[in-house]
Amino acid sequence: MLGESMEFREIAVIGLGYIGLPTAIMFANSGLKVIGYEIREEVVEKINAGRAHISEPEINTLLKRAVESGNLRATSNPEDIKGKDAYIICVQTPLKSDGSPDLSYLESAVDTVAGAMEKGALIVIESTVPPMTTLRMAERIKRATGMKAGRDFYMVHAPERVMPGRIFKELVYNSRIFGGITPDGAELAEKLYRAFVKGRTFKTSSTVSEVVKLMENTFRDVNIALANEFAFLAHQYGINVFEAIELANTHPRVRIHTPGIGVGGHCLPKDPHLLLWPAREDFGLIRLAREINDSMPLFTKDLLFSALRELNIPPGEAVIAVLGLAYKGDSDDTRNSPALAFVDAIKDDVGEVRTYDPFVGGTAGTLEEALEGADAAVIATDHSAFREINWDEAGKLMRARILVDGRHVVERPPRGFLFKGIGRGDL
Ligand code: SAJ
Repeated sequence: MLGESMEFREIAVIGLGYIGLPTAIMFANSGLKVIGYEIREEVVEKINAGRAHISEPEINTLLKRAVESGNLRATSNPEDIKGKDAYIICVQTPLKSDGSPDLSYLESAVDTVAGAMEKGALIVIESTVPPMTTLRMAERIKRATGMKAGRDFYMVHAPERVMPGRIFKELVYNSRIFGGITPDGAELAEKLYRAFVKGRTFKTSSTVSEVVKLMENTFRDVNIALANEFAFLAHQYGINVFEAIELANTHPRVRIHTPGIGVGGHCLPKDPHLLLWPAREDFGLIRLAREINDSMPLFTKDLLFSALRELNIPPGEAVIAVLGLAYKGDSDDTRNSPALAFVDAIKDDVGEVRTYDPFVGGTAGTLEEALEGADAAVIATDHSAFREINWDEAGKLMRARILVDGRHVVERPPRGFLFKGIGRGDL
């Protein structure tokens, strides 16, 4: 068996993206020697210069400290990661166009580690993966090196749960799960992460850990779909779904989510598919929830077109200002953004689409530019700035005054506007 008194001195983090880089920084600033392996040369150079390629509060300060202490270095040379005590794999696991998982990044990272690791190494996969993938990756290493997980090295799945914008706090204080192919692997991983994790830690098997991560995001996706279905019903019953949700959530054991223009990001739209992918059969709820959430941009289009009809504005002549492109408020991330799906859904059926997003940019450089002469404004992202808009002033810029709220940003319909909001069956 492997030595029990393993002390971690030097570790490698494979993949320096929005999870890998903060994780590498946390380990380095906790005193470990960290080599970050990254195939994108330009990212390696930026990191070694103490400049982060991702936007996250505090990251540049913390990165500079890690690099200047000599504890963190980035490289794209696999030779530099040979013989480390631990390898932490944080690479993306996107979906292919047919909806199946693309594990090529993970397989390539595992192959790189297989070529560098020595006996006794701990390998941690942080990536979100289909159930049983960690076991398959251990087999992949055995085929390449003859080394067996549990006997010659440790293999663990340890998913992250951080929310962009709060990554460094959540890396420290969120609870953490370590799923080992063998229990001693989970023990060792827990010991390694205690370098900075202050939250509660739990140990289990690698497959349970993989399923837990996918259940968390699937739970959220299904509950958002339920909230969206409540919004559809609110339109049929002539009520304000947000008033109803607020009242229902006064129940001690009810937590209804928020209806909106859709579910974006690179996690929720993908993870339910990863959860179901190896299953021999499923029962439909999880897939149906995905369909409901993916239908929300079209539902928002229906609200817009019903407003254009009420004002007898031919859609083909209408100028539409879409406010927000990011998948969620105060973020610049547009991955799988429902706002982009909405722009796609209307662009061939209206006269002109203008887009404005304070974090992402857009065809209009300012809100005023987007609204000048527009017939309708559609709020597609819940950026805080959009809650401050003075619609009396904004309305003066517009040709017609239609406001469609896709993210429950506007509480009361502004004076002089034809207002439509998802779930606002009361209007
Ligand atoms: N959304 C709604 N209604 C809601 C909540 C969210 O429509 O009530 C929408 C958002 O606008 C956004 C999408 O869903 O478009 C996803 O939002 P999110 O708040 O879930 O954000 P993510 O995807 O950045 O983060 C999730 C988090 N998972 C959970 O909260 C269970 C985060 O903790 C995970 O670490 C992350 O996925 C991940 O990386 O898996």
